Amino acid sequence: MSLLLVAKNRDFTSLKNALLEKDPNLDVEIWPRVENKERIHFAVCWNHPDEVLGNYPNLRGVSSLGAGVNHLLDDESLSPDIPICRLITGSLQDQMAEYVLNTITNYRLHIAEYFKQKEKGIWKQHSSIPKKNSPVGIMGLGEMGLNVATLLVQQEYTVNGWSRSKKDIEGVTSYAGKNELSDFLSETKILVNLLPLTDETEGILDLDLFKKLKKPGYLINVGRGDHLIEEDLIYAFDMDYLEGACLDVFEEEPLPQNHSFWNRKQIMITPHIAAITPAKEAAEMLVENYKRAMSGMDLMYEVDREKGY
Ligand code: NDP
Ligand code: OXD
Repeated sequence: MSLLLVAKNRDFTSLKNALLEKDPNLDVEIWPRVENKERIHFAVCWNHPDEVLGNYPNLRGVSSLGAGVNHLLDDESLSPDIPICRLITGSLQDQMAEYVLNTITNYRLHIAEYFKQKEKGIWKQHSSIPKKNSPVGIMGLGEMGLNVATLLVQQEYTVNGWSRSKKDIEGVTSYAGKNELSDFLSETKILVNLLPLTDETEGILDLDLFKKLKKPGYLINVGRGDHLIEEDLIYAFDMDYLEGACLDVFEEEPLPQNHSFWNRKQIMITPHIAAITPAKEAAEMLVENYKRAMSGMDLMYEVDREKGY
């Protein structure tokens, strides 16, 4: 029985070492050099090539190498009977909360502007945006969003959250479902997208949504690039619905060199690094789920295919 690591352009050395440290008896294979496809019982995938999973007839489970699973649910070669799970670790959640808090602080204090001023030797002060004028709205209150919300409440931000089902989280005003989306947006200035990418959420960050924020708003997209209608972001700047955005995820990654976002002064870009699973922590969960799959148990953080997350 083997565990297979599959990804395009990824060096799996540290993950393989961490897996073997956790369980020296594990047989770990790295795609595409797989001698006996029948021996593969569990696959761990990130940005994997289409259709590849259909080649392994004895798969009993598949894990994402991250929290998102849209790449796995989109793969039609993966039989619907095979359970899919996500990789959630404490440090993934903490990194995400830290990224969002830092981005909000940088925005409120105009830090990006000071970087630009330094390049030109300009000494000019800007008034920071007070916390009380910076209500944050988090779309998605799951494993990531809840942690972000908790940290922001501790930091005394006004926090609104939007999800499918209503939540009871101390310090967070909860809005749920499409009917409450407009109310959520009208109470939000800094919008954080932490939704999973599903049929319902694809393209949700559009002009109509930006129009409903407290003006001018600020967008932090750490969900997926396909949540955002890219040209609507530009219209939203032009119409002063938004004054800035920090984007960590893109329709196409790496973001192409000739993409117009690179030259937009309002956009801060990070290369999909908001939260990255450390190999050692990833190995602990992967080995646990591998063992569960081998013994026919439910997987940890198993995905509900109906809901799509
Ligand atoms: P979860 O599955 O734990 O939570 C998803 C949340 O979104 C839930 O609160 C859910 O509502 C809500 N939701 C889903 N669909 C809808 C909808 N149609 N309308 C309203 N709310 C909805 O996901 P995670 O928190 O673990 O991760 C979220 C996403 O963040 C990932 O899918 C991934 O794309 C992204 N991510 C990005 C990273 C990065 O480095 N940029 C790192 C990690 C994650 P309910 O609670 O009611 O079910
Ligand atoms: C994830 C990610 O889904 O890093 O974990 O995007």
